[in-house]
Amino acid sequence: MNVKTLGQFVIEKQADFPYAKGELSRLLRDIGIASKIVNREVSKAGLAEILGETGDTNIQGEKVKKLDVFANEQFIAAFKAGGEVCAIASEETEDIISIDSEISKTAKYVVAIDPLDGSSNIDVNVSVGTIFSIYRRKSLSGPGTLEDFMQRGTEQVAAGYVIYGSSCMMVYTTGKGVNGFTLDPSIGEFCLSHPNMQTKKDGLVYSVNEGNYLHFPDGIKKYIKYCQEEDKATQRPYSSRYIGSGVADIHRNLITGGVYIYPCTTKSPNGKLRLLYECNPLAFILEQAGGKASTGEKRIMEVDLKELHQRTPLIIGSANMVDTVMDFIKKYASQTA
Ligand code: AHM
Ligand code: MG
Repeated sequence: MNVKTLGQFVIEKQADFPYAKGELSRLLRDIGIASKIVNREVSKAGLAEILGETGDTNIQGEKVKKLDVFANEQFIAAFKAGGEVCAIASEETEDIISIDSEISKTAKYVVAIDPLDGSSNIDVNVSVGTIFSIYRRKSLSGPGTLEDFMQRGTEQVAAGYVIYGSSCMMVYTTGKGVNGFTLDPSIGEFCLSHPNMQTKKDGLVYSVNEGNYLHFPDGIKKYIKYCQEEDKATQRPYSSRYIGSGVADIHRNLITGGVYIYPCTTKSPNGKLRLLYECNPLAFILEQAGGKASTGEKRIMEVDLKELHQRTPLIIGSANMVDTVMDFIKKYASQTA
C-alpha cells in the first residue's frame, strides 16, 4: 500500500517555505506525537481512572475534567521538550507559559492551544478534539511574552485540529491548502487520507445550539426559521446537526458542506468561543478550504486580539451560507436599530 505519513508530508512541504529550517515541521511532528498519546487515553477513557472532574474550576469558570488536564499536560510537555516554541497559551491556563530553557531561547514560534475541545462530551463517548494555532514570535529572543500572542488571525503561520472520533484525524494548514491525515493504529502513524480538502460553497446543514434560541439576536432567529422553511430551489429545509464539540461539528460541515453558528446571546454578549485558540485556527482552516468565518460583522481573522481569553461570536462554514447568515444579521440589526 502506498501511504504517505504526516512526517513525510511535512518534510516534503517544507520546500514551500524557502527560508524554513525545519522548525515548523518539527513542531507539527511534536503535535502529532502528543495527540497520539491523548488519543490513546481518550480511546480507553471508559476503562481508565480518567473520566470525571478534578474538582477544580478553570479560568473560564468551567469544571475541569481529568482528560482536559491530561491533554493540557501532554501538549505542554511536548512543546517544552521539542524546543520549537518560546511560549504557550492554553485554554486551561490563565496566563501564558513562557519557556525559559536553553533549547527554546532561539525558538521562532509561539503556540496557542485548546487541548481538549468539547469537554462536555468527554464522559459520554462522543468525539472531542484538540485545536492549535502557531504564530511567529514578535519578541527577539528569550522566553516568549504576552505580546507575542497579540496578533491577528491573519498572522497565523499554521493551524490545525485533531479529532478523536470514530477514527483519529489531524487536519492542518500552513496557508497553502488543507490536508487531513487519519491515524492508522496498526502502524501508529497519521497517514494522508484527505489531500487538498475543499468545502462546498453551499451546504444543507446548519449547526447551532437551539436551546439558546430565545437569547439569540433577531437575525439569527430569522435565519434558523429560514433553514426550516420548505423551498425546492435551495433544497430547504436543511438538516440540523449539533453535537456540542465544535471540532466535530465544524469538521463534519467542512466535509459535507454546512454552517456552524455560535452567536452572541443576551447571556454571553461576546459569544462563548475563544478567538485565539478556537476561532482563529478554525477560521484559517475553513478559509483555506474555500469557506468563510465571521463574527457576524467582520472576518474572524481580522479581529484585534486584546486579551488572551477573548471571546467572539462565530459563524463558520460554506461561503454562501456564511454570507446568508450575515445578510440576515444586517437586515434585522438595522430594523431593530
Ligand atoms: P470547550 O472548549 O470548553 O469544550 O467549549 C467549546 C465548545 C465547542 O466545542 C462547542 O461547539 C461549544 O462549546 C458547545 O457549547 P454549548 O454546550 O453551549 O452548545
Ligand atoms: Mg474549546
